[in-house]
Amino acid sequence: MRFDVVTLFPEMIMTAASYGITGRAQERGIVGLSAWNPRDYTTDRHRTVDDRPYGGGPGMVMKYQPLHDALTAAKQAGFGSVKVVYLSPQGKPITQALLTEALKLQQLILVAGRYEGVDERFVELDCDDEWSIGDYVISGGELAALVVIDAITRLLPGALGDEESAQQDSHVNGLLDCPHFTRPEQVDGKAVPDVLLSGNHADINRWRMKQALGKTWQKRPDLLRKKELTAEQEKLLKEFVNQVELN
Ligand code: 9D3
Repeated sequence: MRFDVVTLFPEMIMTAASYGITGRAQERGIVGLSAWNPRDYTTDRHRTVDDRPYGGGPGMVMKYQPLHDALTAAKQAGFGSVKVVYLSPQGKPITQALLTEALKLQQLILVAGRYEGVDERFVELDCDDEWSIGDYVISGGELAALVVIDAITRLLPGALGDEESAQQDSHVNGLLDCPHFTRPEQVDGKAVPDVLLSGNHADINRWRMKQALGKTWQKRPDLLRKKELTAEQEKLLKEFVNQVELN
């Protein structure tokens, strides 16, 4: 899969994505990544990418033509099934399901806006979808593009090491993760749960599922309401809830 990002700050994308899982996936040829700067597609002597909004008001708007020409160059660098996504506060909130759907694409083009956003004709004429990373304000689309690239890359076969598995990820199964512990056995009088030292892997797996269900119930009950639990999971969650209500 290849990612192309239309951005006024290409180095922000290329540098951040060179670390960790996304960096290794590029080295392994699992993903390709390029950035396209609308400023390189301007034709005036000041290389102008923004202009004042019609109707007045504060802030600036990204001009149509440099965006369109940068996007055209990005499209020409790819092949096969492509989707153009504009990252914006007005977009649909990204979910694990939305990202999983993107795995079928050969090319995902992400458009990162700056200023107040892009000329609406670019959204209507040139983009297939509009995505948001959540209901809070960030300064531009670049960090959102990096979130999308990272989250999709870890779903691609071979991108994660033997240790990590996308299947075990929280949100892939619709639950929060269970707690994790490493040495030492005691920290400030807090011991590691006995079951994790028992060596009984059936017990350990049951404990982890119970904790995942319990933490989700405590911190994100909205996730539990969406999820169908097995009879075993219902039993484990009841045990967790009873334990909490005793304490
Ligand atoms: C005054 C109205 N604001 C819109 C909510 C102005 C505004 C804020 C932030 C215009 C652009 C931006 C830049 N944000 C993004 O480009 C962005 C974003 C975000 O701010 N929140 C969540 N997801 C995203 S994806 C891109």
